[in-house]
Amino acid sequence: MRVWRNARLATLSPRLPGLGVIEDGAVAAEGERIVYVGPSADAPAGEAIDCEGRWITPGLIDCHTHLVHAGDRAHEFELRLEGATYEEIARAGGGIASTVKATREASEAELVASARPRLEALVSEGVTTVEVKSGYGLSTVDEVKLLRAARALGDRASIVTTFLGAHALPPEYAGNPDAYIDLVCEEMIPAVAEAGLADAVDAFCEGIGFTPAQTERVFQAARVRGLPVKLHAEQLSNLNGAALAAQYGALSADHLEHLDAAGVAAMSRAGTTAVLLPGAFYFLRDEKIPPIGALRAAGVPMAVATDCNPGTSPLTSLLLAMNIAATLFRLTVEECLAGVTRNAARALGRLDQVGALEAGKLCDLAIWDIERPAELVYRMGFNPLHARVWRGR
Ligand code: DI6
Ligand code: FE
Repeated sequence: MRVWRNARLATLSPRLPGLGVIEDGAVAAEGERIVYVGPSADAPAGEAIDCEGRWITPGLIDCHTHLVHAGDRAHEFELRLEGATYEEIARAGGGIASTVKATREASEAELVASARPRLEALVSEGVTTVEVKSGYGLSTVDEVKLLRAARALGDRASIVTTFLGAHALPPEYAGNPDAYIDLVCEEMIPAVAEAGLADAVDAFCEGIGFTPAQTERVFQAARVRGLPVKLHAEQLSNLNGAALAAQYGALSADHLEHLDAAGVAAMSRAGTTAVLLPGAFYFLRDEKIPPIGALRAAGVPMAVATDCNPGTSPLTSLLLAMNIAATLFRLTVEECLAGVTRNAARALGRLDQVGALEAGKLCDLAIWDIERPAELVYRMGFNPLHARVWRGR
């Protein structure tokens, strides 16, 4: 038994109000599981770790990333600064297609190696669970390779994988998106399901992605395999993707800049979590803010994630994601912290395991050198992590 004593706990427990604060608290773990959360005075005996009054939060959860990919798009960033548009770059063979090409050329080991520094950046800020999407392979072998690479990162954090074959149209299917969706539904989803490589299925429902009808076919194929769904919805336009996702009981609908009232209501009814991705909003210099007030009023749980990807959000800091969410979306400190813990766990269907300090959950802790939780949201580019505990260690 290990006991972290003399700490101030922000438990984020769904049963407690606000951050679920316990002053002079302790967390005890037997192996990788929490067995006690409460006042230090009542904590069980065991190997004691004196936290010297520091704050403990649940280990942070990045619930939406494209962490595994080859190459980068720094040169495109330079071109954009010189005035080129995203569309011009894409037509010249750049954009998402350039990342697909690089990812297809990389071996599984190379994908793992290139993702590690990005994962370590997250881990250094107390992240203990990371969702990783496929979607830069776009062929059965390359999607499987990417998901296997993602799972290999499970030696440093808990990895949740999402199959995103319907991310973009691969060049060999240009002009024939329905045939590509056939491949996604009839070959790729069965393959990744049988290999046990996907915890959920996602799609990019957008003018430059796939239509609602194509998205629905993907959802049906996921349902046949018993896989939960989520969706990149309403990022650049409103195709009513969030409502479609809610109809399929989606764990989450993500981005949501163009979400309307009907979409909010559908998500609320279905218990679908809204995953906000302020890094992409910032990097694309977007101006349309997601309908935060309406989501809040409807009681839709809100999560915050990095969307770490080379094209629209080369962000590997969940602390900075919270700062952008607060500054540009006006999320409160409480909402930001719930967004990277409890509600991020909801977005992954893992609230029974992670996302709050509660007996029975995994002992994933972030121990911080701060005086008050607001500091985690307020600073930009400063990392006050004292220690990370992942599965009790
Ligand atoms: N939405 C995005 O903004 C990214 N993917 C997605 O579904 C774009 C990814 C890229 O440009 O590489
Ligand atoms: Fe994304």
